[in-house]
Amino acid sequence: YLIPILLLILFSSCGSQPEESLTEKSIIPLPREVSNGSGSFQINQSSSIKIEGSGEGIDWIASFLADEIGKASGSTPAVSDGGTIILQRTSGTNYEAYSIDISEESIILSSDGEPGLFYAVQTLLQTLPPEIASNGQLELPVEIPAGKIIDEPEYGYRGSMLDVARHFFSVEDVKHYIDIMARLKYNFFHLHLSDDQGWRIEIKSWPKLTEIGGSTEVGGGEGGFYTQEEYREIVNYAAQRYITVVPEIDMPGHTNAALASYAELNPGVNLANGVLDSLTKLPLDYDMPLVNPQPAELYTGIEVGFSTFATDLPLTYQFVDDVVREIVELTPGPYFHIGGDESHVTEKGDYINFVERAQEIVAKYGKISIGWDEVATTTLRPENIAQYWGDDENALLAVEQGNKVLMSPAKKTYMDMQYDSTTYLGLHWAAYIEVDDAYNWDPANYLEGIEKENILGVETPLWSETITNREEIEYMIFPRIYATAEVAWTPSSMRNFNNFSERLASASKRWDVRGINYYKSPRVNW
Ligand code: TNX
Repeated sequence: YLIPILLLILFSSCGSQPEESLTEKSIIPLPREVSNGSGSFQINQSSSIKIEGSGEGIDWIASFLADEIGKASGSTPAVSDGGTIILQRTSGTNYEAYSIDISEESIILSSDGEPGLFYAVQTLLQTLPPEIASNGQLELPVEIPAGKIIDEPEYGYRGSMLDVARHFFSVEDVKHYIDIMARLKYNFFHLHLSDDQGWRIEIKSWPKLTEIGGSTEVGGGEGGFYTQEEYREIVNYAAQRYITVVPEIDMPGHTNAALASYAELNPGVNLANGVLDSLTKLPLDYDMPLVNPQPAELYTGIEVGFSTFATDLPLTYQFVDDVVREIVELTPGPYFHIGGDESHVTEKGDYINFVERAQEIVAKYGKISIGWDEVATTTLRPENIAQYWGDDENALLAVEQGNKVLMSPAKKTYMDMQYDSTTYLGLHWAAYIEVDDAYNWDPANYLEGIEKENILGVETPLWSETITNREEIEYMIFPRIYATAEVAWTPSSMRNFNNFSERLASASKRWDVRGINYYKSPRVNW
């Protein structure tokens, strides 16, 4: 009986059975269905990739996969007709859904759309050892356990926002942020491009916006801005990863940087209330034109709600028109975000008038407006979106008008909120948000009267009043950006924090390889 035992030892040491089955792999966001097959597929030095279906996008996805493996292992798979890692574009219209079929002979990544193929690649990469995230430390061959994955997202809009206005971040840092989003199958990147403390995108018809308004940031640093060329580069980088940029120009409040750049956007001084009326005999109701407007001063603090455009100035709307037009020309996606939050010093009627006109301008240039939930107090155009961040009534107002809501509850999704009272960065006006708080909520069950069909999707913002560099960005978003990715992608009936936290611990091995500065939450067994 020694012979069979010897044979068994011999075969099991051949390495054809990987340690973990496919269902034991830690994939985030959790796919809908994972099942095990028998045996495993080996990626080795001679593996190559085959494309079935055509399109520039598929070629790019194939080279993306090849480069990830190549960078990690030193051996870049070729793209060839004989390849056994197969990217297969099928003919339906479910563009984000995908499947992965792993057998001993092949891996077939299949989808009706390029986004689905890209997501399939992201999932596949998560089944590889953590060294897939390294430069050259992945040892080939690697075994991928056989089985099948079938997956599709719960919400069509899965977003994250980066505030580049309070502190400015370089194009390289923004690309790093996009890379993180892409691995988690996010598909909308909201760029908060203007605020009281900074104007961050070149507008050729109003050059002082960046010259003056872009010249500083919170704390008085030198700020910065993206040229139109750089903005295009960001848009393209995101688009290649199936992420659509949503540019935001926040107005009519949060506009101090613009008001500091152009005196003529400020309301003038009414001389009838000043010196002149004591010198002249004008009738009391004389409508004296406002004269001698003064620019606002640059602002580097973190208060909100003190600035407003002059909503009755014709020039204000010329300005909005020029800004929207120039940004729309650079932005292929369907949305333009007009802000609209915390306009505490704009009269209510003026606010309504302004927001409605801004929406018209956005529509004139062919885009759909998104605004923070306050915009629902105005008449929304059909299709326009209210981004819920904390006012339940505003969300209901949007739905009553027949409009959809984008869910960003500050208590769950604001990544600038501290994890707990000891977090060295961040604010806590909405809540302390631990990783399980960010995970344990259901968008379709969060607000009374707001059902799944009223929800466009989920977005997790990073405001940057206290965030100054890449390491600090990482600390605030890892691991919460993983939690929200799963909230947006995986049906809530399938979600469970204990299970998620085990997968997070496993994902953190890749973060270690990448040198990510993440928050080691005590609620996860790392
Ligand atoms: C509220 S949320 C804001 C931002 C701040 C953020 C800080 C929203 C629409 N406005 O201006 O940066 O809180 O957490």
